[in-house]
Amino acid sequence: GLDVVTFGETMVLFNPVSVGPLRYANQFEKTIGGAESNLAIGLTRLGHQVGWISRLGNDEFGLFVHNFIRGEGVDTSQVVFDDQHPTAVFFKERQIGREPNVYYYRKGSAASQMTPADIDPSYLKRAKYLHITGITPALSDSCAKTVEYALQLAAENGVTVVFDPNIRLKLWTKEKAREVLMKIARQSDIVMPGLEEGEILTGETSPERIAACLLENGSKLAVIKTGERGAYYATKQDADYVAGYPVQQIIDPIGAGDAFAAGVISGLLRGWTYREAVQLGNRVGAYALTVVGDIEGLPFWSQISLDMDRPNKPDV
Ligand code: KDG
Repeated sequence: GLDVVTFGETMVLFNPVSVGPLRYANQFEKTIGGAESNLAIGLTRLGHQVGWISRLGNDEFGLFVHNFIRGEGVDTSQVVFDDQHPTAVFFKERQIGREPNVYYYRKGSAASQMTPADIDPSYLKRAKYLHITGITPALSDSCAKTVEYALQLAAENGVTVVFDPNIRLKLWTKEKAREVLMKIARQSDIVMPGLEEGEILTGETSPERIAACLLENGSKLAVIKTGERGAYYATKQDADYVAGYPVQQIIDPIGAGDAFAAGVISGLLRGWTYREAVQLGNRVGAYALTVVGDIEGLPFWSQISLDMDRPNKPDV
């Protein structure tokens, strides 16, 4: 069986070597980025069996993305190569003391052509968890339908749904995002927004109130990421803050939310308590913060288990 199945778009990421406006950047490092493949790679490094479903262009970049994700040990047997549509690319623009800007070149990409037919029910059924992000339904109508179909299959087969809203306002408006994402949240067992995302979704500003709204909306567990402060989790029975894991210097926050989700899901797969799982999420997220790129900083289980006995002194 599989522990987790996820699906979504992965793009080639061009990361400038220099800081400053992209128009002056002359050298780039080529890697990959995509919230769902970040999560898949993170969970695989933590020792779990993960499948990533997507469409890639039948082009050099598609082969690069496929080789990369497969090379990390993620099951890519469901990936479809599309002759008519290209693999998307995106660029980061590095700034000092601020989050990088992101520029997408993804309209009409192969992944935006995903349809419900790309989800094989017998494959999804083998998983304990289905991971969905709010990026996928923003890509196209057929991607939104694919999310709906996967949610339906998960419900029919007792697969637990974890939803990370990952709101990308370059892809749609706040109003549209709220409408679509609250509907997905309603069908998800676990919802894990950042604080600002929680505000967009519920109109509330405190982690407690945001979590209460999400539980009211139908989820069983809400986990609100509060940056350096850590995270807040709530179920109908139990709720608490879990302190963040200290890091010396934040180098690149993009991808840390995906790393956090990988840690939480890993903890749950290990049968840990919610508090312990959220603690692991904080720890895995901290690793991702300290390295440029979405996945390069994701830790292996051997690293995590090494610093278990000295939780406040990360080797990062
Ligand atoms: O969570 C990180 C992602 O945002 C990044 O890898 C790119 O998937 C991506 C997106 O659509 O923004």
